[in-house]
Amino acid sequence: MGYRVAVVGATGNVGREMLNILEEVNFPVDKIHAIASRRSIGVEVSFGEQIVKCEDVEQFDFSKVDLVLMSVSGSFSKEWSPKIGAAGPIVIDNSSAWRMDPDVPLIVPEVNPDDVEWANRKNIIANPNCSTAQLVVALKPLHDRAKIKRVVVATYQSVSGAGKEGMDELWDQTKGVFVLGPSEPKKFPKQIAFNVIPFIGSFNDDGYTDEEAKMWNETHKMIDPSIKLTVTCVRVPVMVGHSEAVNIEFHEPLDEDEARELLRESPGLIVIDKRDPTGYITPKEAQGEFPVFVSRIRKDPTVENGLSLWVVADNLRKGAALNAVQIAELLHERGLIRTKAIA
Ligand code: 2RA
Repeated sequence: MGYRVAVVGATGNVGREMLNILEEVNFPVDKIHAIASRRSIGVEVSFGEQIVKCEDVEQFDFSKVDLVLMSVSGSFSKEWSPKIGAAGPIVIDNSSAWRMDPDVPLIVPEVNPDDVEWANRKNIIANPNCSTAQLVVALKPLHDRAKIKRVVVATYQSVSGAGKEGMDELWDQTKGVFVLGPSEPKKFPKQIAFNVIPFIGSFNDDGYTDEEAKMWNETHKMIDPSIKLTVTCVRVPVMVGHSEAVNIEFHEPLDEDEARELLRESPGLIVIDKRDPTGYITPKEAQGEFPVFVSRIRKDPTVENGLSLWVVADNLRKGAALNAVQIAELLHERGLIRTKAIA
Protein backbone atom coordinates (compact mmCIF):
# COMPACT_ATOMS: atom_id res chain seq x y z
CA MET A 1 0.00 0.00 0.00
CA GLY A 2 1.23 3.46 -0.81
CA TYR A 3 0.72 6.92 0.61
CA ARG A 4 -1.16 10.02 -0.40
CA VAL A 5 1.58 12.62 -0.82
CA ALA A 6 1.43 16.38 -1.44
CA VAL A 7 4.35 18.51 -2.63
CA VAL A 8 3.81 22.16 -1.70
CA GLY A 9 5.77 24.61 -3.84
CA ALA A 10 5.67 22.11 -6.70
CA THR A 11 6.60 24.58 -9.45
CA GLY A 12 9.95 25.69 -7.94
CA ASN A 13 13.40 24.17 -8.58
CA VAL A 14 13.30 22.07 -5.41
CA GLY A 15 9.58 21.18 -5.63
CA ARG A 16 10.09 19.75 -9.12
CA GLU A 17 13.11 17.80 -7.89
CA MET A 18 11.03 16.41 -5.01
CA LEU A 19 8.54 15.04 -7.54
CA ASN A 20 11.34 13.64 -9.73
CA ILE A 21 13.09 11.94 -6.82
CA LEU A 22 9.92 10.47 -5.27
CA GLU A 23 9.43 8.79 -8.64
CA GLU A 24 13.12 7.88 -9.16
CA VAL A 25 13.38 6.07 -5.81
CA ASN A 26 9.98 4.38 -6.26
CA PHE A 27 8.63 5.88 -3.05
CA PRO A 28 5.29 4.15 -2.42
CA VAL A 29 2.87 6.82 -3.65
CA ASP A 30 -0.80 6.01 -4.25
CA LYS A 31 -1.83 9.55 -5.07
CA ILE A 32 0.31 12.62 -5.68
CA HIS A 33 -0.88 16.22 -5.32
CA ALA A 34 1.10 19.19 -6.63
CA ILE A 35 0.27 22.24 -4.53
CA ALA A 36 1.20 25.82 -5.30
CA SER A 37 0.09 29.39 -4.76
CA ARG A 38 -3.04 30.67 -6.48
CA ARG A 39 -1.13 32.14 -9.43
CA SER A 40 0.16 28.65 -10.34
CA ILE A 41 -3.22 26.85 -10.23
CA GLY A 42 -3.47 24.60 -13.28
CA VAL A 43 0.27 24.76 -14.07
CA GLU A 44 1.33 21.25 -15.07
CA VAL A 45 4.27 19.43 -13.48
CA SER A 46 5.60 15.92 -14.15
CA PHE A 47 5.55 12.97 -11.80
CA GLY A 48 7.16 10.19 -13.80
CA GLU A 49 4.86 9.57 -16.76
CA GLN A 50 2.00 11.44 -15.08
CA ILE A 51 1.22 15.09 -15.71
CA VAL A 52 -0.21 16.64 -12.54
CA LYS A 53 -2.06 19.96 -12.40
CA CYS A 54 -1.23 22.28 -9.51
CA GLU A 55 -3.92 22.81 -6.89
CA ASP A 56 -4.42 25.92 -4.75
CA VAL A 57 -2.83 25.70 -1.30
CA GLU A 58 -5.64 27.85 0.18
CA GLN A 59 -8.34 25.41 -0.99
CA PHE A 60 -6.56 22.09 -0.49
CA ASP A 61 -7.81 19.73 2.23
CA PHE A 62 -4.56 18.50 3.83
CA SER A 63 -6.44 15.99 6.02
CA LYS A 64 -6.75 13.77 2.95
CA VAL A 65 -2.96 13.18 2.60
CA ASP A 66 -0.46 11.25 4.73
CA LEU A 67 2.76 13.11 3.96
CA VAL A 68 3.58 16.66 2.83
CA LEU A 69 6.90 17.78 1.38
CA MET A 70 7.23 21.58 1.57
CA SER A 71 9.50 23.74 -0.53
CA VAL A 72 8.30 27.22 0.32
CA SER A 73 9.61 30.38 1.99
CA GLY A 74 10.29 30.48 5.73
CA SER A 75 7.41 32.88 6.35
CA PHE A 76 4.97 30.72 4.38
CA SER A 77 6.13 27.62 6.27
CA LYS A 78 5.79 29.40 9.65
CA GLU A 79 2.13 29.98 8.89
CA TRP A 80 1.25 26.77 7.06
CA SER A 81 3.34 23.88 8.45
CA PRO A 82 1.64 23.86 11.90
CA LYS A 83 -1.81 24.02 10.29
CA ILE A 84 -0.96 21.16 7.94
CA GLY A 85 0.67 19.09 10.69
CA ALA A 86 -2.41 19.59 12.89
CA ALA A 87 -4.63 18.34 10.03
CA GLY A 88 -2.90 14.92 10.20
CA PRO A 89 -0.06 14.48 7.71
CA ILE A 90 3.58 14.70 8.69
CA VAL A 91 5.34 17.70 7.15
CA ILE A 92 8.93 17.60 5.85
CA ASP A 93 9.89 21.24 5.45
CA ASN A 94 12.80 22.54 3.40
CA SER A 95 12.68 26.14 4.68
CA SER A 96 14.71 27.63 7.54
CA ALA A 97 11.55 28.24 9.62
CA TRP A 98 11.69 25.21 11.94
CA ARG A 99 15.30 24.04 11.84
CA MET A 100 16.28 25.37 15.27
CA ASP A 101 12.93 24.73 16.98
CA PRO A 102 13.66 22.38 19.92
CA ASP A 103 10.45 20.47 19.24
CA VAL A 104 11.25 19.89 15.56
CA PRO A 105 13.88 17.33 14.55
CA LEU A 106 16.40 18.52 11.96
CA ILE A 107 17.43 15.43 10.05
CA VAL A 108 20.02 14.13 7.64
CA PRO A 109 19.32 10.38 7.53
CA GLU A 110 23.02 9.40 7.36
CA VAL A 111 23.72 11.51 10.47
CA ASN A 112 20.87 11.47 13.02
CA PRO A 113 18.16 9.08 11.78
CA ASP A 114 16.84 8.30 15.27
CA ASP A 115 15.58 11.87 15.66
CA VAL A 116 12.57 10.93 13.48
CA GLU A 117 11.20 9.15 16.52
CA TRP A 118 10.15 12.46 18.13
CA ALA A 119 8.76 14.07 14.97
CA ASN A 120 5.23 13.68 16.35
CA ARG A 121 5.73 16.61 18.77
CA LYS A 122 4.69 19.07 16.06
CA ASN A 123 4.28 16.67 13.12
CA ILE A 124 7.03 18.70 11.40
CA ILE A 125 10.54 17.60 10.39
CA ALA A 126 13.07 20.16 9.14
CA ASN A 127 15.46 19.65 6.26
CA PRO A 128 18.80 21.44 6.77
CA ASN A 129 20.27 24.19 4.64
CA CYS A 130 21.92 22.80 1.49
CA SER A 131 25.46 23.75 2.48
CA THR A 132 25.03 22.10 5.91
CA ALA A 133 23.54 18.86 4.56
CA GLN A 134 26.59 17.90 2.53
CA LEU A 135 29.01 19.04 5.23
CA VAL A 136 27.48 16.93 8.03
CA VAL A 137 27.43 13.77 5.89
CA ALA A 138 31.21 14.10 5.59
CA LEU A 139 31.87 15.25 9.18
CA LYS A 140 29.80 12.64 11.06
CA PRO A 141 31.94 9.52 10.47
CA LEU A 142 35.11 11.50 11.18
CA HIS A 143 33.65 12.92 14.40
CA ASP A 144 32.57 9.46 15.55
CA ARG A 145 36.12 8.19 15.02
CA ALA A 146 38.37 11.05 16.23
CA LYS A 147 36.10 13.74 17.81
CA ILE A 148 36.22 17.01 15.94
CA LYS A 149 37.55 20.04 17.81
CA ARG A 150 37.29 22.78 15.15
CA VAL A 151 36.21 23.12 11.50
CA VAL A 152 37.01 25.95 9.07
CA VAL A 153 34.89 25.97 5.90
CA ALA A 154 34.79 28.10 2.75
CA THR A 155 31.82 27.39 0.50
CA TYR A 156 31.52 27.79 -3.27
CA GLN A 157 27.72 27.87 -3.69
CA SER A 158 25.96 27.60 -7.03
CA VAL A 159 23.32 30.07 -8.17
CA SER A 160 20.55 27.43 -8.10
CA GLY A 161 20.67 27.78 -4.29
CA ALA A 162 19.00 31.14 -4.93
CA GLY A 163 16.23 29.53 -7.02
CA LYS A 164 15.29 29.86 -10.66
CA GLU A 165 15.80 33.64 -10.54
CA GLY A 166 19.43 33.06 -9.56
CA MET A 167 19.96 30.68 -12.48
CA ASP A 168 18.29 33.09 -14.90
CA GLU A 169 20.49 35.95 -13.68
CA LEU A 170 23.72 34.01 -14.26
CA TRP A 171 22.51 32.96 -17.71
CA ASP A 172 21.40 36.46 -18.71
CA GLN A 173 24.53 38.17 -17.38
CA THR A 174 26.79 35.62 -19.07
CA LYS A 175 25.11 36.14 -22.44
CA GLY A 176 24.91 39.86 -21.79
CA VAL A 177 28.63 40.33 -21.28
CA PHE A 178 29.29 39.13 -24.83
CA VAL A 179 26.12 40.02 -26.73
CA LEU A 180 23.87 42.60 -25.11
CA GLY A 181 26.22 44.48 -22.81
CA PRO A 182 26.20 44.23 -18.99
CA SER A 183 22.84 44.14 -17.14
CA GLU A 184 22.02 45.42 -13.64
CA PRO A 185 22.20 42.75 -10.87
CA LYS A 186 18.74 41.94 -9.46
CA LYS A 187 18.79 38.68 -7.50
CA PHE A 188 22.42 38.98 -6.39
CA PRO A 189 23.88 42.20 -4.95
CA LYS A 190 26.73 42.32 -7.51
CA GLN A 191 27.40 40.81 -10.93
CA ILE A 192 27.68 37.02 -10.59
CA ALA A 193 28.80 36.17 -14.14
CA PHE A 194 32.62 35.94 -14.29
CA ASN A 195 32.74 36.88 -10.60
CA VAL A 196 32.42 35.51 -7.03
CA ILE A 197 30.39 37.12 -4.23
CA PRO A 198 31.45 36.58 -0.59
CA PHE A 199 27.95 37.25 0.75
CA ILE A 200 24.86 34.98 0.86
CA GLY A 201 21.67 35.83 2.74
CA SER A 202 21.85 38.82 5.07
CA PHE A 203 24.34 40.22 7.58
CA ASN A 204 24.05 39.45 11.29
CA ASP A 205 25.35 41.93 13.90
CA ASP A 206 28.64 40.02 14.28
CA GLY A 207 29.57 40.50 10.60
CA TYR A 208 28.80 36.90 9.64
CA THR A 209 25.88 36.18 7.34
CA ASP A 210 22.78 34.20 8.27
CA GLU A 211 23.87 31.58 5.71
CA GLU A 212 27.14 31.17 7.64
CA ALA A 213 25.37 31.00 11.02
CA LYS A 214 23.03 28.30 9.70
CA MET A 215 26.04 26.08 9.07
CA TRP A 216 27.29 26.07 12.65
CA ASN A 217 23.84 26.15 14.32
CA GLU A 218 22.56 23.22 12.27
CA THR A 219 25.80 21.22 12.64
CA HIS A 220 25.56 21.69 16.40
CA LYS A 221 21.95 20.50 16.47
CA MET A 222 22.58 17.42 14.33
CA ILE A 223 26.06 16.27 15.42
CA ASP A 224 27.53 17.91 18.53
CA PRO A 225 27.33 21.44 20.00
CA SER A 226 30.95 21.18 21.15
CA ILE A 227 32.28 21.37 17.55
CA LYS A 228 33.74 24.83 16.86
CA LEU A 229 32.94 25.88 13.31
CA THR A 230 33.72 29.02 11.34
CA VAL A 231 32.55 29.64 7.78
CA THR A 232 32.80 31.98 4.81
CA CYS A 233 29.93 31.43 2.33
CA VAL A 234 30.62 32.47 -1.25
CA ARG A 235 28.35 32.50 -4.33
CA VAL A 236 30.10 31.34 -7.50
CA PRO A 237 29.01 31.34 -11.16
CA VAL A 238 28.08 27.63 -11.24
CA MET A 239 24.50 26.59 -12.10
CA VAL A 240 24.14 23.50 -9.85
CA GLY A 241 26.39 21.94 -7.18
CA HIS A 242 27.81 23.40 -3.99
CA SER A 243 31.49 22.83 -3.16
CA GLU A 244 33.21 23.26 0.21
CA ALA A 245 36.87 23.50 1.21
CA VAL A 246 36.87 21.99 4.71
CA ASN A 247 39.70 22.06 7.25
CA ILE A 248 39.21 19.91 10.36
CA GLU A 249 41.14 19.71 13.63
CA PHE A 250 40.52 16.61 15.75
CA HIS A 251 41.01 15.79 19.44
CA GLU A 252 42.44 12.39 18.50
CA PRO A 253 44.87 11.32 15.77
CA LEU A 254 43.38 10.29 12.40
CA ASP A 255 45.66 9.82 9.43
CA GLU A 256 44.57 10.55 5.89
CA ASP A 257 44.52 6.88 4.79
CA GLU A 258 42.26 5.87 7.64
CA ALA A 259 40.02 8.90 7.00
CA ARG A 260 39.79 7.96 3.31
CA GLU A 261 38.77 4.36 4.17
CA LEU A 262 36.30 5.54 6.79
CA LEU A 263 34.65 7.96 4.36
CA ARG A 264 34.58 5.29 1.63
CA GLU A 265 32.64 2.96 3.92
CA SER A 266 30.23 5.59 5.26
CA PRO A 267 26.65 5.95 4.00
CA GLY A 268 25.84 8.56 1.38
CA LEU A 269 29.48 9.28 0.52
CA ILE A 270 31.68 8.59 -2.48
CA VAL A 271 35.42 9.25 -2.26
CA ILE A 272 37.14 10.32 -5.49
CA ASP A 273 40.69 11.00 -4.46
CA LYS A 274 43.51 10.25 -6.86
CA ARG A 275 46.55 12.43 -6.98
CA ASP A 276 46.42 13.08 -10.69
CA PRO A 277 45.16 16.24 -12.44
CA THR A 278 41.60 14.88 -12.84
CA GLY A 279 41.39 12.72 -9.70
CA TYR A 280 38.85 14.83 -7.80
CA ILE A 281 35.17 15.83 -8.11
CA THR A 282 33.79 19.10 -9.47
CA PRO A 283 30.21 20.40 -9.17
CA LYS A 284 29.58 19.72 -12.86
CA GLU A 285 30.17 16.00 -12.22
CA ALA A 286 28.08 15.98 -9.04
CA GLN A 287 25.03 17.54 -10.76
CA GLY A 288 22.11 15.10 -10.88
CA GLU A 289 23.81 12.65 -8.50
CA PHE A 290 22.58 11.47 -5.10
CA PRO A 291 25.77 11.11 -2.98
CA VAL A 292 28.06 13.61 -1.31
CA PHE A 293 31.51 13.41 -2.93
CA VAL A 294 34.80 13.86 -1.04
CA SER A 295 38.16 14.56 -2.69
CA ARG A 296 41.57 16.04 -1.86
CA ILE A 297 41.83 14.29 1.55
CA ARG A 298 45.16 15.36 3.01
CA LYS A 299 46.96 15.97 6.28
CA ASP A 300 47.04 19.51 7.64
CA PRO A 301 50.60 19.69 9.06
CA THR A 302 49.97 23.03 10.83
CA VAL A 303 48.09 21.40 13.74
CA GLU A 304 48.61 18.21 15.75
CA ASN A 305 45.60 16.30 14.36
CA GLY A 306 44.35 17.96 11.19
CA LEU A 307 42.90 17.07 7.79
CA SER A 308 41.72 19.08 4.80
CA LEU A 309 39.00 17.90 2.37
CA TRP A 310 36.99 19.02 -0.65
CA VAL A 311 33.25 18.22 -0.38
CA VAL A 312 30.78 18.54 -3.28
CA ALA A 313 27.09 17.68 -3.74
CA ASP A 314 24.12 18.55 -5.91
CA ASN A 315 22.51 21.25 -3.77
CA LEU A 316 19.05 20.68 -5.25
CA ARG A 317 19.29 16.95 -4.50
CA LYS A 318 21.25 16.03 -1.32
CA GLY A 319 21.07 19.68 -0.28
CA ALA A 320 17.28 19.80 -0.54
CA ALA A 321 14.86 17.49 -2.39
CA LEU A 322 16.75 14.20 -2.03
CA ASN A 323 17.32 14.67 1.70
CA ALA A 324 13.58 15.38 2.13
CA VAL A 325 12.68 12.19 0.23
CA GLN A 326 15.25 10.19 2.24
CA ILE A 327 13.53 11.44 5.42
CA ALA A 328 10.23 10.22 3.95
CA GLU A 329 11.84 6.82 3.26
CA LEU A 330 13.11 6.68 6.83
CA LEU A 331 9.61 7.42 8.17
CA HIS A 332 8.22 4.71 5.89
CA GLU A 333 10.84 2.13 7.01
CA ARG A 334 10.02 2.83 10.65
CA GLY A 335 6.26 2.77 10.13
CA LEU A 336 5.92 6.40 11.22
CA ILE A 337 3.69 7.67 8.41
CA ARG A 338 0.11 7.59 9.55
CA THR A 339 -2.29 6.34 6.89
CA LYS A 340 -6.01 6.58 7.01
CA ALA A 341 -8.48 4.55 5.02
CA ILE A 342 -9.25 6.35 1.79
CA ALA A 343 -12.91 7.38 1.88
C1 2RA B 1 21.75 29.16 -1.07
N1 2RA B 1 21.81 27.85 0.93
O1 2RA B 1 22.59 28.47 -1.66
C2 2RA B 1 20.99 28.63 0.09
C3 2RA B 1 19.77 27.88 -0.34
N2 2RA B 1 19.12 27.25 0.75
O2 2RA B 1 21.47 30.30 -1.37
